[in-house]
Amino acid sequence: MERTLVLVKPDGVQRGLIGEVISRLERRGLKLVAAKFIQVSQELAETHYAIHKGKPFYEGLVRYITCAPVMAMVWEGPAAVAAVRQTMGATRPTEAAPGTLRHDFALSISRNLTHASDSPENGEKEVALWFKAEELTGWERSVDPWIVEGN
Ligand code: 3AN
Repeated sequence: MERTLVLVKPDGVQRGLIGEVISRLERRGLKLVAAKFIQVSQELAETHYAIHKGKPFYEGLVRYITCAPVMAMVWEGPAAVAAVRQTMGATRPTEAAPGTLRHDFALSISRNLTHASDSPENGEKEVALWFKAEELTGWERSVDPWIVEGN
């Protein structure tokens, strides 16, 4: 089953939107396998955003993710990466589809509430970067046959 890292970034935490993000992912049918509320270190931020190093917004991005606590989570499901990114909406909130989190709760690309892995490979890498193996909880969910099972 595919896994993706989801962060409610400092703006989402400060605005009291952790519950909204969790609620939408739960309602979608995705399964939570790990969560922690943390202050992100400079080192973790720089590793997480290494791909953006050198871009004009890189320094601001690292400053933003480290400026206040974030809610870090791992969500699981079939095509979890695509499903979560669809629920988040486009990176630029003014281009996000109505009904997505970024459309409904954000205006600025530099305050766009959430992060979600952008490919299954990056999902695996980011989950391993943010969580230890023992922090991932494998559990049976009794409604799964009504959400993910084939006929
Ligand atoms: P996403 O978070 O949707 O995967 P990425 O990976 O392209 O988007 O960018 C990572 C983060 O970098 C975005 N969430 C956003 O906060 C920031 N970002 C991307 N492009 C810009 C930009 N042009 N100006 C400011 N911040 C940006």
